[in-house]
Amino acid sequence: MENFFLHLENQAINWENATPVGCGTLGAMLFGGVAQERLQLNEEKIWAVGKKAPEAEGFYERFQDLRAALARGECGDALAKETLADYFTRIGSFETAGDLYLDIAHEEGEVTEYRRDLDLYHGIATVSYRIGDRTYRRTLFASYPQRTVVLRFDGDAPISVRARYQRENATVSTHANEMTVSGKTACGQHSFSVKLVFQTEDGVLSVEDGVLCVQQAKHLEIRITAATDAEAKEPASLPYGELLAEHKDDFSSLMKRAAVLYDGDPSLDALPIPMRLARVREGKTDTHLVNLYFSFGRYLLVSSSREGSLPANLQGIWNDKVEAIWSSDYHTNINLQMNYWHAETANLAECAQPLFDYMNNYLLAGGQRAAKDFYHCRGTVLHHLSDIYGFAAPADGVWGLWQMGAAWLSYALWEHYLFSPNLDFLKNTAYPYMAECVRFFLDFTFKDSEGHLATGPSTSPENRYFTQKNGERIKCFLCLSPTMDIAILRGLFDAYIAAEELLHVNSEMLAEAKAARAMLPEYKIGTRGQLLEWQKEYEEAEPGHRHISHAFPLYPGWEITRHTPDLMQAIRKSIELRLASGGGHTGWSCAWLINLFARLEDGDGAAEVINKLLANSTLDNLFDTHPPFQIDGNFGATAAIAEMLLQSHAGEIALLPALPSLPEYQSGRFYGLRARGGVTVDAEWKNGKTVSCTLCAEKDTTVSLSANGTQSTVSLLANTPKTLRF
Ligand code: FUC
Repeated sequence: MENFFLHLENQAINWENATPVGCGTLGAMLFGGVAQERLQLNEEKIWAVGKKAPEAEGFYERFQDLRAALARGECGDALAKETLADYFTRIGSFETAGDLYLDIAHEEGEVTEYRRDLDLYHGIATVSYRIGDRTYRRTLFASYPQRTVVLRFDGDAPISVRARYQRENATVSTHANEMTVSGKTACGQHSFSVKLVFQTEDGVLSVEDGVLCVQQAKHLEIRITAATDAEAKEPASLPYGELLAEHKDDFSSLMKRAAVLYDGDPSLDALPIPMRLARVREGKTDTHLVNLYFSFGRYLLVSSSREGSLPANLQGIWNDKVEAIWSSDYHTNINLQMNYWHAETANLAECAQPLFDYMNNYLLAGGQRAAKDFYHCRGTVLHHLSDIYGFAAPADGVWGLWQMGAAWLSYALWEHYLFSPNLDFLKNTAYPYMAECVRFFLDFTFKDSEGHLATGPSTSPENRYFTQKNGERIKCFLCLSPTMDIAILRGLFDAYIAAEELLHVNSEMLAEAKAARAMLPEYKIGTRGQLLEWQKEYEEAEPGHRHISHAFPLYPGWEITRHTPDLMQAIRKSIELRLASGGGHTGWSCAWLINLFARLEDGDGAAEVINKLLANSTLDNLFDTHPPFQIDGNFGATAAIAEMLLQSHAGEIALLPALPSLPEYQSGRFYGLRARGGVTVDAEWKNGKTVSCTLCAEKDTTVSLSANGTQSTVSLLANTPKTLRF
């Protein structure tokens, strides 16, 4: 069970190192101080409304002028700034619910045997220590069935506690054993409330000058709920034992399904995480830490994205600020998509439901309005970021002129169908959104001078190229048909065509989509053998840029595989060039690179970037850091760890496609990983070779299996595991 246990050793000095728990709608971060506990809380909808979005009036005409300028070969950035700047708006931030501070008085004495742990399997954070010969213990969890955060103190000797709550823009009222917090979001348009109920079996509760005091309690419990635009409901009233048991059952029902277990060196599990990360920084390999990272990535999704909640944002559900960096929002030019890369492969498909609900219930309509108002197009569009109010317009600046957000997000719907083929899901949940994305691009794209279907003005996310203006070298974001746009569209059209051929909803649009797909340009290879990021071979302004957008068709796309060796080689070259210029310097960028190396079937390349991620972009509690903390890297790297061991995008189930040659990776097993076609896979390997695997399919099916360089065809009966030995 070591791969489900995060041993943190010390109390958190800063918020980014605290211990996260959550139940999708609520999040909490435990610091674990001995004399003072700080519990920072979040509720998913405490989110400010952004500046009023500008009217789109006039945008369309100016956008057409910009398109014409780019078609004439000009760099459109200056023109866009001049004519479109007023249309770029900013969204509001996801906000903290505030902090509970608990000043704790113990008996006198030295503190020994301090531990701060997180049990990933059951979703329980603990703190324990001794003073003299007495042990004190704290337990924190967030119950999804009860939507209640529970913090319990147990000790061999009593403690006394003074509790106060802190949050700007909020008032706190304390009465008997309850604290009620009433606050407003920064924009003033939404209210929220937090309710904290204190219970003690043996201590004495009182209120002194608004401070809730507990005297001499061996057992103290604080149960917390929160809500936006409503009163926080009463916290769960079940007896503690029942509440805990219900939570453990619920949480472990998802966590128990899958694990990655490299044999590695088990003695390292006794070390606290900061020491293990320090070893990796010295160049050592710790595959048990890779096992743990995989479990932690699953843990974070189970804690931040449950059915009925909003999807995980840039920080999951954990944010201690009123105005967070990047608003702790939904960035949709990689980040939100990456948050769900592991949902299917790591066997947490239900946890992706919040993303689908968000797309269909928030983004679809907002995107339809934006498509119509800004581009005079049917369908739905999304630019590089959004919030919980369905924001879909261009935001921030010139780099926000990127229309691919919804199309890229729709891959998650299609993949969900591929991983668990179900025509109801395809028809009712996936198809409506996918079809609206296709409809937008049927209208938005145009024929370029070479007769290809073109996109833009758009960008290759956040990267720039050099071009000439009046004899001067200038940097340019804007372009037509960047490789990533084309790659996203090729995949979107392919998925839509496949879906339409299964569902037979709209034969007219099917024909249009097929014609459009045939007109998209092919990928281009440059003078250095690299896959080009833009239609022309420009000099890149930042050759080590964190976005590796042109690698999209290798991963998360599926178009470039071992069956297209020339393009595979060209992408490899592009990745090498990025890395040679310092690429992979942010957490999520590293995570993407590991996935790319996995798809290149280059285990050693993948292992090298895993070490880079652990050494440079991982905080002491295993949070990924951009900096600051950003959860996409955790999720993306979790997907990559699975992708190194099992792939299923190229028409077969491939075992160990990217196993590193380092001895620590050569033996191990995994269980519960998912392959497309509704197949769950367990496997064991020794000395780099698969020795056995077990496949279990949802429905009767026949799969092609690749193991140890050999292909075989395997027939499977529904829900009947089949074990193969090699
Ligand atoms: C994208 C990235 C940044 C950052 C931000 C939240 O725009 O380019 O690096 O991750 O999202």
